[in-house]
Amino acid sequence: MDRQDGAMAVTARVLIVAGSDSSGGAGIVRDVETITAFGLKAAVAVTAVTAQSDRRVVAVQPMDPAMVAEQMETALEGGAIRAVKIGMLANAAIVAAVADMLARHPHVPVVLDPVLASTSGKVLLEPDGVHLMIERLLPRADLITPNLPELALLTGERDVTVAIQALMQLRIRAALIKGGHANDAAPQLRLDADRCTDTLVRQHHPPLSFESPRHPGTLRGTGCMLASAIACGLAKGESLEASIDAAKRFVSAAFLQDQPFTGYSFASKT
Ligand code: PXL
Repeated sequence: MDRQDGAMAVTARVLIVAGSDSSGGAGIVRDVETITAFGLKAAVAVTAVTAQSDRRVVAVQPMDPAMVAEQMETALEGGAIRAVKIGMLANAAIVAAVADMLARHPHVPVVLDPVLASTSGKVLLEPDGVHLMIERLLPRADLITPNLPELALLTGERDVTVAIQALMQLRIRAALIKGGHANDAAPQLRLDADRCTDTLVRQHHPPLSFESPRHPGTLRGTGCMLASAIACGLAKGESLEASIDAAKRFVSAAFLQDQPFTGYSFASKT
């Protein structure tokens, strides 16, 4: 219960609109862990169930779009949702359901992680879903968080500078271009092999760089964690820059600990 008297209880929540990953390495499990670590509560609209290990995706079962809409509607009707984090959407019908629901709640901040494929290469959003996401969700999101392969897929451009220009023409408000794949996808961005630079691009603002140490190895679900952590900052009323900064430090800490959530709290702002 949110309040002792049980009446009109409203605890600030972040609504996760995403898929589950049976391994717990990505998706909703990562989102809930992150939101909990930031001291907030989660609500959830499940878009798809996936059966997967760290190495392969065995099965994907998208939810009925009407069920996705019902989950969002019931979560949003209580007035507790302070931000929405969107991850895997699976197909165009689910994209449409999510966009319709968000159109009824125009003021809630939205962070969109454009999940297009798993690390192992399995498609997690069908191609017509990608087109609809570009048309309906990219302009609605307060921030999108593509990595370099996703930036290339969304814009059809391989050159990062050209792709960023193309992205701005899609009427996005802000994008955090994650440089973690820079070695593979854009060697020209590999300014410093020890640092990982993410770049915030916005309409009518100069680009802003966010640096963090480049960690050896990979940790699945870092995209989910980063977007959820940024959504937590926005839910608390913090600026986009402060939210990104705190989120990046959170993901770095997760890399260093590798079991980031055991007895670990990131609830306070430093
Ligand atoms: O990390 C992207 C991602 C998001 N959501 C779900 C996933 C994955 C990658 O596998 O399975 C459900």
